[in-house]
Amino acid sequence: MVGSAVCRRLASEPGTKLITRSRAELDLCDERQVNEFFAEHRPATVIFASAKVGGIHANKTFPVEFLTDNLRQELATIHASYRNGVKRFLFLGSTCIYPRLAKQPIKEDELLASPLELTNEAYAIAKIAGLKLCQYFRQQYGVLYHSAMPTNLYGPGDNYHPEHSHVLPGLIRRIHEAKANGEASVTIWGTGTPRREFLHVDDLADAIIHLCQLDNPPDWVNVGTSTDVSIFELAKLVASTVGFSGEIKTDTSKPDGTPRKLTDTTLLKSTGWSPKIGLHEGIAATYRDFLKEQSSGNLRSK
Ligand code: GFB
Repeated sequence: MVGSAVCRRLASEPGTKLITRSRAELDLCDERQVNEFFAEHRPATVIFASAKVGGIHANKTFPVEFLTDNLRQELATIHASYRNGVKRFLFLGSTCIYPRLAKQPIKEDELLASPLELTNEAYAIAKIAGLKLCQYFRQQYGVLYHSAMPTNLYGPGDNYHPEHSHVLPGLIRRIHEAKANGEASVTIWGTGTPRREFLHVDDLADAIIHLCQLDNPPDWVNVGTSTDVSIFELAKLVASTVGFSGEIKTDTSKPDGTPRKLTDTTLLKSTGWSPKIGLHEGIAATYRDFLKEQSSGNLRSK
């Protein structure tokens, strides 16, 4: 989802030669393959948008794969970049790197200040490792390796797996199906009280290009909207977008995860960037994309 958004955004950048590889063409966990690829193409800039990602249920169920797969990709790609002369490396993590009970809104210096949220600790540790490795390469070898920590993302090309997806695509699919099946109610996971912030992936892509044009970017910087909604309010927003008027029930046997993770975006704003896509218009556009992806058989759902 993020890589495709960056490609769409770069298509409008003059003089950019894009090199991309699908997962089938290049296994980023395979250090030898990755090194050969970088030695052959010697990119000037690397935007690292690859990761094993998933929602709260997937993270809670597969911590081994979330830690090992992401660490292997990061080590292979960051090392190959340095060995083959990459001047700028932008590493993408997530705001789940911050402590479960970080002061809200969360500033970048909350990193490692207290324990992580257990439901996505494995993924968070992998992303903290990648962020720190880039920071150390910058300190020790003087290369411009830096990171961006986006909040919860959504948009075209998202994963709509019924169990492993993030919350917003999960709700879009579930509420769409409830309407299509004429159901009187729909059930969301948890209590519905946790709060989440959502950034459209096209805004993130624009922020990424902005950060890649800074001569002295922060070692890591939050990317978000600094506004959040409760999961219950989000479900109501999705229901009104989809046109579902049934009851919204909660299943408190499912985990809530961290109570809140609102980003402080003062640092990013100080570099001259702000998001443009509001949540209402973003969800409406994403639902249209969902319907298109579903009717064309291209809905990602694994
Ligand atoms: O996006 P999500 O799965 O993960 O959101 P996090 C989880 C919240 O939404 C919990 C509620 O409070 C869930 O109880 N929820 C309600 C649902 N219905 C659903 C549903 O149908 N599907 C899902 N998935 N949740 C993620 C991390 O944390 O944040 C990722 O797991 C990443 O690794 C991302 O860091 C930014 O927002 O809790």
